Amino acid sequence: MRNSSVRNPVRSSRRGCRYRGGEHLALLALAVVGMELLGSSAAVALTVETVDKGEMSGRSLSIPDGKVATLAAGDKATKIPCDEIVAISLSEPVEKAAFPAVILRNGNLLCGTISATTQQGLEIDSKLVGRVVLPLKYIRAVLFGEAELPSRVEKDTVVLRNGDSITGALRELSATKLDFESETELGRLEVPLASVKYVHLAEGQGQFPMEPDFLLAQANLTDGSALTGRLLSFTTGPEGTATLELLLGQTVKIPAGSVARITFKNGRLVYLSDMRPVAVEEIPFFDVVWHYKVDRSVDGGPLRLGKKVYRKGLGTHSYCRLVYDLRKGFKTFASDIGIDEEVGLLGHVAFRVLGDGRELLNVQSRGADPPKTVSLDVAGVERLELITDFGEDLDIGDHADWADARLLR
Ligand SMILES: [Ca+2]
Repeated sequence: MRNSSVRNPVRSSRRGCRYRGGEHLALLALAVVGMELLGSSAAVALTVETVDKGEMSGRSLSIPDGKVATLAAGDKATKIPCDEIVAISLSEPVEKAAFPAVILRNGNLLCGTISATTQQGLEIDSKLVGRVVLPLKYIRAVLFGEAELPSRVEKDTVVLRNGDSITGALRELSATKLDFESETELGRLEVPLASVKYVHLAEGQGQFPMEPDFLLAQANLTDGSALTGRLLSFTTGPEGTATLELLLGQTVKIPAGSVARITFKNGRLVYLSDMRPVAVEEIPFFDVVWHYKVDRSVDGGPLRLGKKVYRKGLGTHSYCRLVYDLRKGFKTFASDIGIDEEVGLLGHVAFRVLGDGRELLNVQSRGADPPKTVSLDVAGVERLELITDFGEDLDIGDHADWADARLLR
């Protein structure tokens, strides 16, 4: 069942420059052009995507109190409340993280080397944010190389670079080895980290608060790390810093130059892919269940409808029913819907939306159709159901995307 595993974006990245003698002149010429481009484009260093006004560009931005952003463009300054902001983009998003990397149970990711395991948890030294202590119960996995993880494991599992795996209980991780209580007659083992591909921890009692009562910010960093918490302040520029109080309590200071993007999760716009459904029903047409994916197509690729690639959304397969608890006073549900480009012209589904059991949408869609944009009134609705129904042609190619599926307050 190839889609039962979570595809991880983690892959090693090598930075650095290589020079060869003959290229020096060309590089010099490029550098001059580059400087000219910098001179003209310095005024547009970042973009801010807002709920109603779309994208705004600026030269610098500051959020001294974590609540209201001031965007400077030319000699003009615009104030934008942070709960009206969807995303602040400062550089190209990073798809590939550096190893080692720790994946938390809320999808957060921290790249850095392991220092030690203490009473408080795993100490990670990040080049960008310094030392961070992560309680073990919130850690899903520690990766030392590219890996595709199964969605969950019953017992702690160590997968070695040679393909072998050991199940049992993780005792301790240090900078060079891990201490593991194996279930087999091998008993307690010391495994050098150099031979480990990843450690996948069994689900414990560590539940992240998904909807805290403050504005939740996520900082995506230039090394591939993604950290969520309360943004206390942020200023761009060479001396700039993002101060983020992590959901797990610790406050970190991140140099502004290491921040690729800041997104706000629970402002006036909330993506359904950032919410946890209260019920999931997935029924196969024959015998293979395709599990829905968050911010990816159902096959694990980017969400693509027509020529557009979407950062947010739900990748589903017929039949899929996702139920969300809306008791937070949302007014509008909006989404682009269609069959993902990954199946070409195949696929035929019915996109259905129910609000408290009442049908708000029932749209047939086939692979050849252009994507549709829907906007539905959900004022007063407490229970929202998104259904990807079989439609025609069995379930062949039914890779149905709810792209940018979002709720507006
Ligand atoms: Ca179908």
